[in-house]
Amino acid sequence: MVITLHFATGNAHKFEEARAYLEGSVHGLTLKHLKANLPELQADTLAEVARYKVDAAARMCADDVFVEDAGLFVPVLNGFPGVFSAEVMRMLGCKGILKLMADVTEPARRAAYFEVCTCLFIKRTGEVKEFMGHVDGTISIEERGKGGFGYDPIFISDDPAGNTRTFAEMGFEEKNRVSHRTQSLRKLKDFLAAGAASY
Ligand code: ITT
Repeated sequence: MVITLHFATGNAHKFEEARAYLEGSVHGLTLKHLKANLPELQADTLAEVARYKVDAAARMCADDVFVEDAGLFVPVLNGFPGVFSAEVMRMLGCKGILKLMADVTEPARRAAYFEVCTCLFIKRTGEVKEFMGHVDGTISIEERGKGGFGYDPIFISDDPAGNTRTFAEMGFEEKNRVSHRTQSLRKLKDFLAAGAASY
């Protein structure tokens, strides 16, 4: 079966990560990049923002389309940057987050997590489906690594094997095995594989 699905995002890194995972795991799937500057509604949850984005994307696309809204949440900063992650990255960057945490030396208090809400719009039925992803970790003391994007140079995902490399120090494939994005896309993949969409 041939499945064509669009991912509407202005972020090319996100698209590449999604393509690598989905095309590798759903037989016959082609993922197309709908390069769009989606509106970022200010809301309390990633799911609300993602639903708003998917409405806009559905109007731009004749096929089934998905979007995502993601963020880094740091409990010691009361969840900041959270739903403001994109703006904070533009205004403060990783250095700004490290500065805000300069006094937080105890490793347990440097806990953080990435979360994502992936929202799929099914053209045939007009339904919207949400798939959440989450990865726990800690904020490093300094920026490390050249790979990835966004907050990757300061995020160390929890690893039972004791890895302390940031997402930016891991290779693309290694990040993709554990990331919040992959967790949500795995649920999307299972949904597609169950034939529950329009295919
Ligand atoms: P679209 O809305 O067009 O998809 P965006 O980059 O604005 O692109 P988000 O609002 O979902 O996307 O992302 C918020 C920010 O969180 C993003 O710009 C990155 O700085 C950061 N972010 C999201 N996922 C990340 C990841 O896997 N690694 C590092 N930073 C990430």
